[in-house]
Amino acid sequence: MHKKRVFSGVQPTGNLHLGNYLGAIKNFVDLQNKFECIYCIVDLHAITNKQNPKELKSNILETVASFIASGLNPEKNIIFNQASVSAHSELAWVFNCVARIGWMNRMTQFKEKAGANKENASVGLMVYPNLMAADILIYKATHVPVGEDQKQHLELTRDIAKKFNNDFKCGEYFPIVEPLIPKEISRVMSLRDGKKKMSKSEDSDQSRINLKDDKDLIDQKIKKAKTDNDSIPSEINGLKNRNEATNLISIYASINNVKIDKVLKEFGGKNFSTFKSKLSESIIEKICPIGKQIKKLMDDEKYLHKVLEKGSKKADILAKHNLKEIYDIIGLAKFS
Ligand code: AQP
Repeated sequence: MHKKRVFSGVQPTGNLHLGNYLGAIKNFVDLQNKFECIYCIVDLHAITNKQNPKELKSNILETVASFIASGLNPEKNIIFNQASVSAHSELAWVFNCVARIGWMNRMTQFKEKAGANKENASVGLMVYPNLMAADILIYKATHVPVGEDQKQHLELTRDIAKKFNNDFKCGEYFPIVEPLIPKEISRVMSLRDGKKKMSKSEDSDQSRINLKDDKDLIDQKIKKAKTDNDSIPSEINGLKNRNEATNLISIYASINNVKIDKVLKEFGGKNFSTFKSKLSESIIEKICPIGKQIKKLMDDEKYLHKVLEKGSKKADILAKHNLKEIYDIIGLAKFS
């Protein structure tokens, strides 16, 4: 039996948005009172795409600030950046040798992110899921809160753990992790296209609500958010094939911690303009205080560095201990 332990990570690739918040960070905050939690700024994942070094440094700090502003307590949880703990990269190499090329070829996120010019994508982007498996398994984490877009990568993590345990006949050395995916909204979609996920790298800023957006901007983005010509249905069936409507209703449910049925009961038969003003209010109430706190924390870089330093030391101790055991299982040893 493995001790229950939560691990998750967020890439420091720019403005965090409502998708990151509702899909992942909100769950991180709820879990901190129930489990031992380790939250990582996965900066090594960020460099699978080209980054500006100065911006990357600032984005790493802003991600820490966003965690704390969203309610994560750095005294209670381990908050650190991936590059500070070298065991992540070392275990990722081991997993490069455990995972099969066929498994990598099936990863849909690689296909989406590499786009048409697959041959020109970095090798890192292709083996990213092995590093993600290493991030989780180096701590023998049992539970991973993520948005639905990461489900396939977590299945791969489970396959890697099973293959390693089996290849090296080491029982259940690595736990078979459980994803924790939010129920009311597992994937927040773009405000401009209900078939695409809300994403930092989408060109149009109108497609997402950033955690640092102010009241007026949030209101304007929600007013302009794409919908259809029908009114809001009273039953879930009425949302069938209505991607944009489903997205806005689900955002409202998630941000207010209520079930979708309840939202439909309240707004069924009404038009979208009435609903949108209530949706804006709810988002503004939740997100604006977080945005203000992020900006305030960014003025105190010393404090943010201290949080990372403290968290990295704690994570490094756990990771080094496990890496020694893993190397021993494989037949490797460190003589330096
Ligand atoms: N639209 C989303 N809906 C629900 N969850 C989401 N997550 C991201 N977008 C959505 C969840 O946020 C966590 C951190 O994600 P990430 O920043 O590490 O990477 P990502 O999934 O690649 O996010 P983006 O915004 O799409 O970044 P870019 O554009 O840089 O690739 C994860 O748990 C993820 O599921």
